[in-house]
Order: sequence, then C-alpha cells, then structure tokens
Amino acid sequence: MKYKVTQEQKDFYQKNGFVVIEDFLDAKELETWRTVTEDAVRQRLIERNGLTNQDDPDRYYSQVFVQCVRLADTHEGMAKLMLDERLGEAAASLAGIDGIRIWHDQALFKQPYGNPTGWHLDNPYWSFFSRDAISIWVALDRATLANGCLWYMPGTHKIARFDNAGIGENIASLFKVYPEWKNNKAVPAPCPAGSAVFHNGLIAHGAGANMTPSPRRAMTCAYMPDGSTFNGQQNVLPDDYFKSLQMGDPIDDPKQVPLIWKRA
Ligand SMILES: O=C(O)CCC(=O)C(=O)O
Ligand SMILES: [Fe+2]
Repeated sequence: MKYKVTQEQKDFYQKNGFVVIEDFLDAKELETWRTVTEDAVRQRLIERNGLTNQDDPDRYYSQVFVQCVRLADTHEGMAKLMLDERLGEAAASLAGIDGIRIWHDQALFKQPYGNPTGWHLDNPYWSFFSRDAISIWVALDRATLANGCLWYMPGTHKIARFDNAGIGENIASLFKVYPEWKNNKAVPAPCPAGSAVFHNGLIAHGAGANMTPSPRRAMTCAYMPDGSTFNGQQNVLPDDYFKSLQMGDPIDDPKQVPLIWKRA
C-alpha cells in the first residue's frame, strides 16, 4: 500500500481538493479488497436491513449505484480493511490534520449502464461540519470516462458552504445553489484498478453514467478530523448515540467513529 504521501501529492490535494494516487494497492491487496467488498455487499443485499439504496431497485437513485454504508459494522473482513491505520495516515497527511476517525465506509458499485452521479458535496450531509473532512475512493475496477469515473471542480472545497444542496435526478441541480460554479471546467479522475482517489468533503464532484456492460466498483471511506463536533444533523449514527449527543459535543465514541490514526 502506497500510504506515505509525497509533498507534491499534499500540495496538489490542498490546492485542488482531490488527488489520485495510482496503484495505491498492490495486486494482492486489490484482490483482497475486491473479494471482501463483493462479499460484504452480497451479504448486505441479502440482509436487506435498510442500509442500502436498493429497497426499490427501479428508483432513479437505486440505479446510480448500489450503495452499502457501514459495511465494517457487519462484516469482519471489511472491518479489518477499514481499520488499517495506514489509510488514516495517508488521509490525515493529505488533509493536514493530527488525528482522524472513520465517519462511514461505503461501497459504491455503479452497475452496467448505471445513471450518472449528480454533482454534490459530501460534508453537508454529515453530523459534523469541517473544512478538513476527507474521503478515500478506491477503484476496484479501472475507472474510465466510459464507465463513470469521478469528476471534480478543482478549488471549490475552499469556497463551498455547509448548507446541504442535496443530490437529485438532475445532474446539475447543485448549480442552483452555486450558480457561480455553473461555468467551471470540471476535470475527470480516471484511474487504474487499485488506485485511490482522495477528495475533500466540500469539493464539488460527481461521476458520469456507466456506458459499458461491466460494473464500475469502488470501495470508499469518509473520515472525520478528530475533535469534530456534533452539528445536530442525523446521517449514519445509530439512533441511541445520535440522541445522546448535544449540539457542539465532540463525536468521539470509539465504537461509532474509531480513531484510526493519530500523529505521534
Ligand atoms: O462513486 C461515485 O459515483 C460517487 C462517489 C462519491 O460521491 C463519493 O465517494 O463521495
Ligand atoms: Fe460524494
């Protein structure tokens, strides 16, 4: 795993709000990530416990991707992958933070001929607001312009606000809230399988349709800077923990948001 990031990668990330690290996983690690993610998603889809977006497979959003959140909660192999402190070190180093917690993992499998992922921001959905939140998106298949690789609007992470513009069926609805970005040039982030794409929680991003008969599978994890505080919003926290929090409390329950790396 190429988890020691270079100064150049940090500078690129800070300036643009995303960075691609090619061949982040070696061939053997990639094989493990594929097997574990496939198994965790298969199991979750059988359980049908509400933690997927597949309850009504004919809905538009169900066909953007198969989305399974917090797989590490229910799959031991996934927990092992996600709790790897090297992932935390890479993400925290790029973000320039001293400690990092898991917010949630999620598998995102854009199916053959799947819908595009509309332009959106991530952090406004979450139960904490931070300009330093970061996610990793690991390509389990080669991500291409044809199968729905990610696209970014460089620099938008620096000026985005925390109000939630949502994600809808219209790919460009974000620009009703941010009309000043409508004419920005977006850049694609195609990458070989095993690459990691890191992005800031406030960068404008989306993905194209999958115009191929093969899936575009990704395993991702969103991270919370250690010390982040509760903003009153529900997202993925279990109800009892959510109800125990007051506005401004640190979100730091090690079972819900494990600290996976801290600067020595
Ligand atoms: O995989 C996709 O299509 C979208 C990914 C995304 O929005 C994210 O990882 O935050
Ligand atoms: Fe996103």
